[in-house]
Amino acid sequence: SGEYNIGNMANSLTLGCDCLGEIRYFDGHSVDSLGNPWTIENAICMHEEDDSILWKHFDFREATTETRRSRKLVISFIATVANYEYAFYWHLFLDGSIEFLVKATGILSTAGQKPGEKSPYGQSLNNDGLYAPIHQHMFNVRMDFELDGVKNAVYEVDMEIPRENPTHTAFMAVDRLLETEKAAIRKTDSGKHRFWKIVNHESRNIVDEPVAYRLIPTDGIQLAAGDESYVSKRAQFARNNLWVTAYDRTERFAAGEFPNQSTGADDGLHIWTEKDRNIVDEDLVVWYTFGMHHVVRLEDWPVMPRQNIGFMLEPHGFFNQNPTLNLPTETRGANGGHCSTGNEQ
Ligand SMILES: [Cu+2]
Repeated sequence: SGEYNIGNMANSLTLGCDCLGEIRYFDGHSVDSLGNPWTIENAICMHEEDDSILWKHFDFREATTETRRSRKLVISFIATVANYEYAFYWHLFLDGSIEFLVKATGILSTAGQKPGEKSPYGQSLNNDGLYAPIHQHMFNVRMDFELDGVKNAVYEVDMEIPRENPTHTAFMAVDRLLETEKAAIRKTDSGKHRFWKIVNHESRNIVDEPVAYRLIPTDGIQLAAGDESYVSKRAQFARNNLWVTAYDRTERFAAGEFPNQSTGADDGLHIWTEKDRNIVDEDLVVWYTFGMHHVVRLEDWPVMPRQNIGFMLEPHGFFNQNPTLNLPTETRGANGGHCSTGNEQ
């Protein structure tokens, strides 16, 4: 994406195809290789979508039901990068959750093999010598956090089993403060149900804990190419899933300012974090690496049904209770009725 300059490849979006419903479009403004300005009309769209239920409870004693539906604000753009489409979606939910999704679609990059043979490095697509190599799509998102203020900190939260555990059923969520940039170079660990928590120590919730958002590391894969490979040296951000840096306005792109033909020796996350700056109660930037380990299947050919990858940010003691209690009830239920029934009085 960095080498191709993905923003310049944004599509002009079409009503009813790329986005549906009540939409606000935004133009994208960019420059060409000679510095001339140019505009991509309707490059970004913003609209709302229904999102199934947000919360519900049927009280069997009272025979009452309360249901509230979820809606999400969708902010998206789609870039065509040669054979592939990458569609980028921010979803903002009513309960304060934020989802980032990349939807990969388009045409596989294919290669030739001897007819009748099957390469172990990909999926044969037919018996005439066409196959598609296994590959990865790696992304890194730079999040300049200002959680209830400028000074934030990050904890790693793992499940741990206590030593005293007579019924072998106890487990805890244990916070570990990530104190410096090197200590905050981390990988996902689904066996420990690991997530990361961005907090503001100065801002406390109802139980006197720092307000927090948690980063749920879905699709937290790492680069398959070995450390000695050229791609790994250039894209070292992709060796790990979490990086946290002290804010510096010149540190903008995970693989450095000039990824084209970079050797990886002088710019990027792995270089900046050598300084090992303090990241406790500082203005900090959280970087998350995720991706798609694309083992190709026949169904991806001749055009690939979109595959979603991404992650979630969720309030974690940021609010003192469910912040969506005051949502209005829907009035479009069956019989034109309410989604709040049995207690109309
Ligand atoms: Cu792919």
